[in-house]
Amino acid sequence: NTISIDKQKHLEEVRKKAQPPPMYKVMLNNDDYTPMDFVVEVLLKFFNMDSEKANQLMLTVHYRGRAVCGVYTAEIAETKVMQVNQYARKHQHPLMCSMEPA
Ligand code: TYC
Repeated sequence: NTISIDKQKHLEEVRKKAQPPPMYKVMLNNDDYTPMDFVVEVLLKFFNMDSEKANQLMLTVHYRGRAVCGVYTAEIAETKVMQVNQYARKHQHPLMCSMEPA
């Protein structure tokens, strides 16, 4: 019945708070060949940033070597990495996205 469903949901919430899932940083790496505009496009497309944030992060990667695009649970982080790397390969750019424990 609905009461036991609510109770189950509540117990699941309690478990999540006691044991939050492991989180992963999704990183973008610099290279010498990927056009700046393409990197900005990727950040807009896959990390739903606005243009200002995307430009800022692209420049951080360009000048510092790498930067965190976002922090996600394993499944979401893996999906972002796959999507970015596939999109870059499809457009024949060497852009590299990777993940590491937060
Ligand atoms: N360094 C690249 C250039 O000068 C731009 C670039 C920025 C590439 C960020 C990758 O993740 C990157 N065209």
